[in-house]
Amino acid sequence: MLTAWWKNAVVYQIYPKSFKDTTGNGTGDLLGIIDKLDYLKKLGVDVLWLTPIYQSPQRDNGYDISDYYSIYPEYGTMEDFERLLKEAHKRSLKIMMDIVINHTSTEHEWFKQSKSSKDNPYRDFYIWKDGVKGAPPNNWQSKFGGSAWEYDETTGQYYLHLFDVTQADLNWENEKVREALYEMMHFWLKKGVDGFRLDVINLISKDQQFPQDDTDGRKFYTDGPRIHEFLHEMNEKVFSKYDLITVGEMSSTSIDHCINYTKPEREELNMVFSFHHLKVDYPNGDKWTKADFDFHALKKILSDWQIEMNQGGGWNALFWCNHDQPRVVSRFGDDGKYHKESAKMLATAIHMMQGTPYIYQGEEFGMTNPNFNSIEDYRDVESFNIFEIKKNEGMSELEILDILKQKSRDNSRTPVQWDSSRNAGFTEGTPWINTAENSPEINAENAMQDPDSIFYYYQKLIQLRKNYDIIMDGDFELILEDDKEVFAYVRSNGVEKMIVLNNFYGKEKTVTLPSHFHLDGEHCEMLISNYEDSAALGCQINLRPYESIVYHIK
Ligand code: TEU
Repeated sequence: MLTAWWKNAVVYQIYPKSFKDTTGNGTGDLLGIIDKLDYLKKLGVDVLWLTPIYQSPQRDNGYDISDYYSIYPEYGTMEDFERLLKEAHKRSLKIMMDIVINHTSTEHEWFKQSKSSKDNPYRDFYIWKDGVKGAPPNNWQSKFGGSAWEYDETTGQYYLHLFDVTQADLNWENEKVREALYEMMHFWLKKGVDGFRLDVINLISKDQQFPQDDTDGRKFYTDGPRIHEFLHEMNEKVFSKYDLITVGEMSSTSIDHCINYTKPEREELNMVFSFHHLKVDYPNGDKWTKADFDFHALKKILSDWQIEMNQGGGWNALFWCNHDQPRVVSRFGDDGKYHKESAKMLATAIHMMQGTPYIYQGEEFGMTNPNFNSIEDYRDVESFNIFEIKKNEGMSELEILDILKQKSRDNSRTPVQWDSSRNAGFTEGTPWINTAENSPEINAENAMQDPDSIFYYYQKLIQLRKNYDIIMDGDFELILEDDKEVFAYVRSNGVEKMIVLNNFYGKEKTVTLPSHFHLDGEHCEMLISNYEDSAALGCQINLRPYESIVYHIK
């Protein structure tokens, strides 16, 4: 029986393009990651997730792969990767690769062959359909806006692309596609890779009737008819032969599917990323409308997922941020007066939950959104697509930029701020994307020299997970559920309890715990807090702005 070591591991996500550049070409590289392995070891994480490093035209920063077997030259060479793997393993750090197998770049040789003629052996590697009266085969919508179908003159048919037009969907119904992808996975695993993050993996099974969609244009390709069959086959033919960590990125999924994706007896995946908690500032589900976040919805979603995944035997990835999301301290915290307190509070809120925590590069010392003011500052294909769509709808450039400032994926893709030197120590050259202006104040070097920094707070949270099994296997109960500012919960395992209090707002708040949680000095110990002198006993607790406290009751 392979161990479930990943249940109390902590993962650190690296977006190589923005992590550390050692050549001066303005793009991060693999040697830059090697340079920072000791920093990551000091933080205390166990696994490093690298977003795609394969050969790619970089239209979607590597999520458009043109060769699964080679490294994107600006990141380095295969020898550099093998050295990174060796240096990481020397430090007992595991490497998780990001594999994109729902689609490839249209520059991939398979697509070039497939597109060339209807009877090419690779034709059925992708999804080609006739149009209907000069229009696309159906009304399915791309995640990046617009139709999910692109007409190709060569053979007079449309091909499916759920993302950018240069990201053609693979046909998972074709066994040859599946076998080719499993072979590729073995290639990397035989090198010693320790696991995979699987990009939009719940989109690989499409309803083969390709029906019109009278909902959001995405219904018939999400959690599709054969998704669990495909994941089980992948587990049987690949994962089961190694001791891996596997996490599936699930786009617009459901709790029930996620329980089934991760219940061990189903032999599919170890854990999932679901995004429901990161849509609480999408009014009516629309990402591209500015809005404050709905705190009540956030509490309910976080709590429901904890309870139902625990009861269902599933397993969550715990995260606030990644390369597709704005910086969490700007989004749900305060990147101004209470920057440090709110960043620590947000970290506490999820790190004391059941699941595997993920820390996104720079989150560990409180990097914020860069607040770009011109479309020239943006780099993301999704930002450019939305800019054009909104402009065509008549929105002014200023209005669109105001939305992008809050919502774009570029927010989390600015260079990691290592120190207060030029370009924050990321590159000696010109960075591929501008560095945030606050890098002289907010950077790793300052954090390492400040005992009260966000970095050392994350270090403590990670250590708590290692020292208290109740964090990994305790039950979850939401308390103070009607409180409009405080997210409070209790972890318990029949012997001990943990009370976790998080004031999500910048004003004082007094809470009264349920009477059976009478905190007395004899049985109650404060494990961590983001304020110096947080010590409260009894049931009434006064929380300062963004104050978090974790009590352990034995
Ligand atoms: O993201 C899936 C996805 O849907 C995200 O793009 C996100 O939901 C969207 O940006 C919110 O507006 C994965 C990768 O993480 C992302 O970087 C890729 O662009 C995408 O798949 C296509 O591979």
